[in-house]
Amino acid sequence: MTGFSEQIVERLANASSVTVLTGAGASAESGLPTFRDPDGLWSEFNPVELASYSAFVDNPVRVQSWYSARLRSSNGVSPNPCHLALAELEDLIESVTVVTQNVDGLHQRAGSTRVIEVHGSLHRIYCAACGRDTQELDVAPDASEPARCGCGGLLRPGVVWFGEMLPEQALAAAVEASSDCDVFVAIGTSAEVYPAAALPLHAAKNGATVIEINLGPTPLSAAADEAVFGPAGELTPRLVAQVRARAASRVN
Ligand code: BJW
Ligand code: ZN
Repeated sequence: MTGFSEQIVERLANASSVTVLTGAGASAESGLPTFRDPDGLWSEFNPVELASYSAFVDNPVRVQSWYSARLRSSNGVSPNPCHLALAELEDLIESVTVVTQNVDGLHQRAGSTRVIEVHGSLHRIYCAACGRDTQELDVAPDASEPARCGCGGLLRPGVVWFGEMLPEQALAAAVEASSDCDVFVAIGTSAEVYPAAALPLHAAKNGATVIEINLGPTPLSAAADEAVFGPAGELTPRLVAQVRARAASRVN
C-alpha cells in the first residue's frame, strides 16, 4: 500500500486520543543510523559488545566512547519532517502521546509535548554505582581510563540495554497510553524488541485502529489495520496533512 485510505484518515481525524510508537526509522532521515537495517549500527558494531551491562563492565572505555560519539551525532542533527509532523498533530487531536524507543531527544526538539522515552536517553549520564546524574560523557576510543564519578563508580549513558528493565514509570505510562487510545501509529520500528513491540498489540486488543509506517513489512504488519510502506519523513507529514484537510472540510 502506498497511500493512506480514506477510512484510516477519517478514523484518525475523529480520534480524541492517539498514541504513536517510534523507532530508529523515524530518525533515519535526520541522518542517524538505525540498528537492524543493512547499513544500521548492528551491521558495523556487535550489540553483545556494546548494549549490555556486562559489555560495559568488561570494557567501559569501548562502551563510553561509542556512546560519546552517538551523543555528539545526535546533538549535530535536527528533527526531520516526521518529528515535525507528529508535533503538529497536537493541533488537530485532543491527546497525542509519543512513545519513543529512540534515545536522541528529537521529538522533544521538534515540539512534541508528551513524549515517553521507554529506552531512556543518550542525554542523561549517571553513575552506575551511586546513581548521581552528571553532565558530560566525552571519552575517546583510545582513552587509557574510563570516565568515573567522584565516588569512583563508572559513568554510563541513561539508555536501556538488553536484559535491563525499562524505566518502570515510563513503561507503565506507555502501556496505559497504548491500551486507552483510539488510534495507534507505529513508525519506523522493526517491532522486534520487547516489551515495546507489544504496545501496538495492547492497542489492537483494546479496539484501537493500528496504522504502521515503515520502509517495508515487519512482524507487526499483518496485525495492523493499515501498513503503508515508504519513508517516514514523507508519509507522516502526508498523513497529518490529510487529517488537517479532513478537519477543515468539516468546519467549512
Ligand atoms: C524506516 C526508515 C525510514 C528505516 N522511514 N522507516 C520477549 C520475547 C523475546 C525476547 C524478549 C522478550 N521480552 C524481553 C526480551 C529480551 C529483549 C528483546 O526484546 N530481545 C529481542 C531482540 C529478541 N528485551 C530486553 O532485554 C528489554 N528489557 C527487558 O525486557 O527487561 C525485562 C527482562 C530482563 C531480562 C530478561 C527478560 C526480560 C530491553 C530492550 C532494550 C533495547 N535497547 C536498544 C539499545 C538502546 C541504547 C542504544 O541506543 O544504544 O534499543 S537495542 C535497539 O533496538 C534500541 C532500539 O530502541 C531497539 C528497537 O529498534 P528499532 O527502533 O525498532 O530499530 P531497528 O533498527 O530495529 O528498525 C528500524 C526500522 O525502521 C526498520 O523496520 C526499517 O525498515 C525502518 N526504517 N528507515 C520509515 N526512513
Ligand atoms: Zn557515583
